[in-house]
Amino acid sequence: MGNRRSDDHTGRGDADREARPPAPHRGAVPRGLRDLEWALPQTFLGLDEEAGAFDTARAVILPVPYEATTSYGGGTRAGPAAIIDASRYIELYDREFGAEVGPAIGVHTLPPLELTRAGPAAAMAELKEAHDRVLAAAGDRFVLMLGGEHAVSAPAIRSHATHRGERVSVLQFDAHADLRAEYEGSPHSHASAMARVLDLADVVGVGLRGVSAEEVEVARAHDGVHLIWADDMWESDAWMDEAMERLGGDVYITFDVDYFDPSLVPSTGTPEPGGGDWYRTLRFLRRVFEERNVIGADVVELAPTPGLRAPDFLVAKLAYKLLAYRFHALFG
Ligand SMILES: [Mn+2]
Repeated sequence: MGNRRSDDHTGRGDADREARPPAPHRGAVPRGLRDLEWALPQTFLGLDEEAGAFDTARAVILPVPYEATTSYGGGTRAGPAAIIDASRYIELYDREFGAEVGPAIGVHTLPPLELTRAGPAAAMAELKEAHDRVLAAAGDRFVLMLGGEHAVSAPAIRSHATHRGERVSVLQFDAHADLRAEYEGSPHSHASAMARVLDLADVVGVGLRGVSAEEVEVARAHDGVHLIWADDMWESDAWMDEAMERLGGDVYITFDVDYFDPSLVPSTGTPEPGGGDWYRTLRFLRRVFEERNVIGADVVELAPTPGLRAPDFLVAKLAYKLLAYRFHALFG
């Protein structure tokens, strides 16, 4: 694939986006119409049918636009679509690896998964079943789930644990511990996502800065929970070693984007000050992928702000980086 995005980053408005050059492949378009200027497909990275074919893809994107228990700012239902839309404007060329990693990996984008509105318990049971089937169908492919509120992570983690028949090690990027037994009357709240997996998973949380007394107690009482506070990450990078020591061999990454400082990602339900920055976070992520077997991941809690593109773009690029790091071995 050529440098098809070179004209996409001039800071022009929406109206001018229509003027982009067509992508080289237009598999879904009738042969006689392929030279017309079609917009990139609404797939992760805008990959066409060839680069996004399930059969040859090494990675699968699972959008889950679920939002039911949001307690403050809402809008995470629109998260997956905003991430996918923004991802179409990311340069495919990744300078860190010197390659267009997306087409080289092959990334298949599933349609958004709709869950029942019959309440959080039913929706989470439905997601667990659906995720089981996605994992079975995916085989060796790496599944990256896009939320939605953080509640969706619990069924996905439970699905990975039952799929493997053993406990998993969860690396949680988050401002919050999400260890409440229940919240606002629901044990399936976004604020209880990690409490719902402790029987099947150990959790290392990084970037934490907004927790309740109850959650501090839960963390203290569980050997399998280790929390790293955002203010301890500020002065040095010693926290990276601390987190690595606590992680098992097979790691699931759940990435709540409120981990980031709200100056970078204000578009989230509960934007806590004092969060992570871009490059240190990438450096740590690369190390995790190089030193551990990452079995799956999710990116959750983006609540897009109309007209504010930077947070959507950052989160899309984060998702792309997760895939690049997962398949770093392909790029020497
Ligand atoms: Mn959070």
